[in-house]
Amino acid sequence: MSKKTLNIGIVGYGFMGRTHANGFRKASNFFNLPMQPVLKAACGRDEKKLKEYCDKWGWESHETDWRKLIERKDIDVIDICTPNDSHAEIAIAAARAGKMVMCEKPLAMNGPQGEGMVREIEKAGVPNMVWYNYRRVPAVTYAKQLIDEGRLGRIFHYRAKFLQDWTISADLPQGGAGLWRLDAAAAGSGVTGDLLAHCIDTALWLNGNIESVSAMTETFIKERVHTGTGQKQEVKIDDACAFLARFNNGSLATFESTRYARGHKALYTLEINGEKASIFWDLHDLHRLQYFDHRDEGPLRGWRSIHVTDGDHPYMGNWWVPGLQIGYEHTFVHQVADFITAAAEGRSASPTFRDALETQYVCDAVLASAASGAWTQVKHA
Ligand code: SOE
Repeated sequence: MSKKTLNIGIVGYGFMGRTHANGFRKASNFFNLPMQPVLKAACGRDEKKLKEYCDKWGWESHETDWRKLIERKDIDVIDICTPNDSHAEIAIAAARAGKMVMCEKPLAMNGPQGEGMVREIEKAGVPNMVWYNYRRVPAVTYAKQLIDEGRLGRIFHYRAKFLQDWTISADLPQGGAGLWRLDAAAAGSGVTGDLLAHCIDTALWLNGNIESVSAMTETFIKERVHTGTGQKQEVKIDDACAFLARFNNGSLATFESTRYARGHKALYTLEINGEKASIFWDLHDLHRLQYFDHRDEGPLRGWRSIHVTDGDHPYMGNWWVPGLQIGYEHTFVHQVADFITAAAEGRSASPTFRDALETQYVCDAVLASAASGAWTQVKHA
């Protein structure tokens, strides 16, 4: 292999471990990368499951202690896809060891913890990125281009929701594989840090900073068996959250998320209304961007459904031929490609740890507002 290599060490092998591994494997097949990612080592505590994951996805070696992984001289990048409560410790240790760091979202359990992570990663000066993958759906990236070109004009409204229904059963325990998101000690929060964090990340990217929020949350199932103790314990995560927001640019917003919207599995939608034009995007139809332009000729004026699959659309020139669409997993391939391109020049890729701290601050303000019932100012990174 003549190309310089970039050796990846991943911590965690669940759902995100699979999306990331797929991204590392495919990126150089479709993008001209300055360095070749190598799936060098995977780390997890259950050796049997870990070995199965390594065999399936092609990781060369494994470790059962993340500290050992970080000590290894042959690892360039530490990629964190463990539950939220371990992001900070691993990321800080990795940064101090001079490794580049990729971290699953949300960055941290809360803003103050995120601040420590940003401080250490910036002190170490290592390339970093947080996996807010929906920015890299080509239709969403294209929306960003349209907004930056000024096509929407002054923005009045931002509207986002992320709806799921997988926690409606009262029999689901909190904690353990696949269900740690129901345990506040592992997740930090519920839908706010998990799903709204995606909506907030995209919103900050597309529409700038949020100034203040007014939120409400609800926990519909108050007690669930905890897998750690075997006892019924209070559920401390938010099952649903809705909030109003004011952006710095003067626009108004509504955000809603729940895991109790029967029938919805992952319905992430966003709409932006500007003075001149509007856009609408829906994860279930992810390759389409709906666009309305008031400057269109009167009688023909209407919503256009742009199939974002042409060679001149973001990322699409690297895939198949115009008209053939891609999907969810490709957002991770794009994220790997952008990270490696930036890392080869010693840069971070967006969203950086600092960008993701801004999202964390909005989440903190949302949860504080829900608790106090008052409008709450957002701290800025
Ligand atoms: C939760 O169910 C989840 O898997 C999130 O954790 C992901 O970030 C989101 O993309 C899909 O839903």
